Amino acid sequence: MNKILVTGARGQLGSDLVTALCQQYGATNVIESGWRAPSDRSSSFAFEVLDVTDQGQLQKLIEHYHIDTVYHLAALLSAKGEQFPDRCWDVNVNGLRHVLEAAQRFNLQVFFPSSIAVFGPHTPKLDTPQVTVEDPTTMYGITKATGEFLCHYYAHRYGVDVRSLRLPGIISYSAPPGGGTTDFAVEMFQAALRSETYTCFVRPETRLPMMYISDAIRAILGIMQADSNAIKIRSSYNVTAISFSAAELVAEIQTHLPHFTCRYVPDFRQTIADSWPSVIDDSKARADWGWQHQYDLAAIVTEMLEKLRAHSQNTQS
Ligand code: AKB
Repeated sequence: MNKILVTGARGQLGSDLVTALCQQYGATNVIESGWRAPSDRSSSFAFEVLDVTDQGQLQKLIEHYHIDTVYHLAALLSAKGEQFPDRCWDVNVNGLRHVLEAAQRFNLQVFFPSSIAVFGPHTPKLDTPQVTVEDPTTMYGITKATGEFLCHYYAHRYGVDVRSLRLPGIISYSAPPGGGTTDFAVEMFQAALRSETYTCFVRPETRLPMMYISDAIRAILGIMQADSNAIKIRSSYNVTAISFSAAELVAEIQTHLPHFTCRYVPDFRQTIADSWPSVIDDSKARADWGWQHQYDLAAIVTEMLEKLRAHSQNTQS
């Protein structure tokens, strides 16, 4: 029986993951949590305010609901992490440690999202291998690399069933990203639909690994539902779908909205983007537990425009 706790449930990944989990396991078996109560309380799902840096509060919640699986999404992303490095360490590292401690004590299965941010300037930029140099330059990247070591440690030392993915930039429509470096991709769609010129904070040639939200949700459920013996890597798996530059995304959006324009005003996030790989080798995830992406750039752009249009019509009516 799965009784699931999702931390950071109202974030970019959580919003769609919760919907998918409710469809698969039933809404009464999914407990959403976040650091503050959502403004929209219309949701039929249980929501608990939870500060993951409070170990006691986390354990009480796990006991209260007889949780057996945690999708631990609560985190500060790369750009936010540079503004609030102490909080970033506290939430991203201590929060994870509390989840892993609870996992050891209550025999929980855990999902932990790592990131391409664990890589840095000395990592090969093209076809970045699974095992390679990790020299992150952001607090976020440092916390995610530390998180990977913790996952590996708890899995091998205590037998905790923790599974993790190094996620690329995620393109989503139901919840906006917040505080990430890859956020420009989602912001570009929103500006295009408002017929505004988008001011992009990275240069046109900046190429990063990206993934559509539906692929990301399939990847997360795929690794969590895979046979335990298939999971050979307990730190975190490279996963990716496609890589594109900011200019290529503009051009693809222009095939639907020819009047869309973008100007480029790089800021501190350019340095972060420059330190990350452009193309990731995720052959281990494909071989070990059958990862396959479905959405290429053209499919992402078509669906994003459709979904964002529908979303804004729903919120207006
Ligand atoms: C960010 O930009 O910080 C995240 C990530 C790549 O982990 N989207």
